[in-house]
Amino acid sequence: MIKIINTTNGTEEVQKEIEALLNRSQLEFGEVNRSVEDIITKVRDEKDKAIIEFTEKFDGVKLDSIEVTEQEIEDAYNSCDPELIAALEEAAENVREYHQKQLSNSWIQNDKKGIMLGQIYNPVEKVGIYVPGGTAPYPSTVLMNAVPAKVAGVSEIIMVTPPSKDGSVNKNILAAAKIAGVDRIFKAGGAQGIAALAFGTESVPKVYKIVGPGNIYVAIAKRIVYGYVDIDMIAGPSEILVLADETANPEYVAADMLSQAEHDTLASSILVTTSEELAYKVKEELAVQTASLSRKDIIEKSLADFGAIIIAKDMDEAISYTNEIAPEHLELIVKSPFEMISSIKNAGAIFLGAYSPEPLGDYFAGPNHTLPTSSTAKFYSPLGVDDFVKKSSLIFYDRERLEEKKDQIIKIAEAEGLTAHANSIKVRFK
Ligand code: HSO
Ligand code: ZN
Repeated sequence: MIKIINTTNGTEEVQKEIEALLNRSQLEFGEVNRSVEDIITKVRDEKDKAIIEFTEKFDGVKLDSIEVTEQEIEDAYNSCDPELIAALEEAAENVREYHQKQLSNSWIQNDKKGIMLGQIYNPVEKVGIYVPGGTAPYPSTVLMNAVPAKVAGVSEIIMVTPPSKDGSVNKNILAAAKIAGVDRIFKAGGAQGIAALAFGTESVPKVYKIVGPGNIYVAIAKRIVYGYVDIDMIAGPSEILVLADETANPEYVAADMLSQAEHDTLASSILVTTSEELAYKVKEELAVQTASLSRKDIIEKSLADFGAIIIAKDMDEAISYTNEIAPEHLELIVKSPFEMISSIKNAGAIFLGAYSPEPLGDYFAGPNHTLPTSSTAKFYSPLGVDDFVKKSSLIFYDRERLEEKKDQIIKIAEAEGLTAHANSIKVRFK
C-alpha cells in the first residue's frame, strides 16, 4: 500500500521520508564485484571461448557462433507484427528528427589577426549498445540508444544481448536493431557482453564507448571498464513524479504512476500534490487499477517500498520537493503547466499537461527515454547526440603573434620549472 505523507506533520518528517525514498542504490560491491571482475578478466584473456562458456553457464545455451546472422535478422523482421514494425518505424523517425536538432557544428574563431582557434566535432567511431534480455527485451531501448548514435555519425554500432535458452534473440529486438541501423549483433549478455565490447574478441569488435541499461552485473561491469572505454550514465530503476493540483484527473495520475511501478520492484512512483482530496482519490485509484494489471506483484511491492503521495501546503513547497527529488520523469498535471517550466530545475524529462503521459516519451515522441535516475538529474542530462560526439581543439598562431606573446609563455613555463617547454618557444626566435 502506498504511503501518504502530509507536510503538516512538519518538514523534517517529510525530509526524512524523501531521503528514505531516494535511498535505493542498486550497487552492492563485494561478492558481485569480485565475480564480475573474474568474468571480465577471463573474457579479456580467452575472448570468444570465454563468452561461449559464460553463455552456457548463465543463459543455458551452448552456441557455435556468437554473431547473429543477416538471415536471423531478416527472418525476425519478417515474422514481426507489421503494425508493430510500422509503429517502431514511426517512433524511430521521431527520435531521429528530435536528435538531429542536437547536432552541434564545429566552429572557428579568427577575429584576431594571425590567430585562429576552434573546436572540431567528430563522432565516436565505434559504439557498443547493451540490450537486456530476460524480462526486459525492449525494442524501444534499441531505438533510443542506436538512433542518436546514428545521427551523430558513429560508423560502427555493435549490439550485444543475451540469447534465450534456444539460442535465439528476441525478434522484436532484432527488428528494432534493423530499423535503427545497428551494424552487427552478438549473443553475449551480462558482464561477459560488456567485457567483449570493451576488449574485443575474435568475433566482437572492440568499441570506444558502451551505452545501454542492464542488471547489476552489467552496471558493475560498465563501472569497471570505464576509463578504458567511455560509458553512458549507470541507469537505476525507473522513477516518475507527478506534480498535480486539484484540476488533475486521479484516474490519469494513478495510471501514469503505475506505468513506472510496473518496471521493477525498485521503481519509484511519487505524487506531489497541493490537493488533499486528489491525494486520497489517487490512492484509491492505484488500488483499483493495480488489481487488473499483469505485473500486479511487482507494482504492489514497488508502491509499498518506494511509492509515496506527498501533500504539500502550497505549490512553492510542492515544487521545492520536486526539485529536491530530481525525478527521472516529471509530469506536470496542473492548471497551467507551461507557466511552471521555469521553476523546474532538476528533472530528466518534463511532461506537460494531462495528455502527455510518460509512456508517450518512453515510446514515441522523440526525446530520449534514457534519462538520469536516482536524483542524478541534478547533474546529468538525457542520453543524446552529445554522448556520441567528441571534440578536438584547433590552435593556430602565426610567427608574429607567437613572437609578440613569447615572453609571457616562457614566464609561465619557467615558473613551472619546465625549461624544455620554455625552450620550445625560445628556439623559434634565436
Ligand atoms: N521508462 C523506461 C524506459 C522504457 N519504458 C522502456 C518502457 N520501455 C525508462 O525509465
Ligand atoms: Zn517505461
